[in-house]
Amino acid sequence: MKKVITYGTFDLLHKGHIRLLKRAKTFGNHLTVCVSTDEFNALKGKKAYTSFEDRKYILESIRYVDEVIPETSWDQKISDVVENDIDVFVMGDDWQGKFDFLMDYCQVVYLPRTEGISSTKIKRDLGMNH
Ligand code: C2G
Repeated sequence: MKKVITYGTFDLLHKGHIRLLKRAKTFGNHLTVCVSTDEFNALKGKKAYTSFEDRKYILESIRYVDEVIPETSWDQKISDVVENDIDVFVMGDDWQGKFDFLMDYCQVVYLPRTEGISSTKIKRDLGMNH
């Protein structure tokens, strides 16, 4: 089994998220999504519209996703990769280079973001204070 992992908030799920997950899955045959808890989002300076439980529930329904685990800190990636026997770490290229330290533990892949869509844009367009 070739295992892939990716991290994120995945709030107000949209095509950009799905395209990231779909492409990430092509690097193996098992995809773990590590989804930010509400508390960790606060550390990231983000407030998700959808709760952690609901974001987890939604991610678990996606055909490309095999497992969803919580992201509670910036410091868990090495242990996540080692403890889950991860072969490939995948992130959008807005994070280009930021996780290269994982190259000692697994393959690191940054994928081009999907232009023109983001949770922030959705909230802005709907007139929600983000
Ligand atoms: N993404 C994308 N295209 C978009 C929007 C998002 O490819 N238009 C990707 C991001 O690059 C990221 C993933 O979808 O890889 C999840 O995006 P966010 O929920 O915004 O994740 P982020 O807040 O960047 O969290 O420890 C890492 C952090 O948890 C990443």
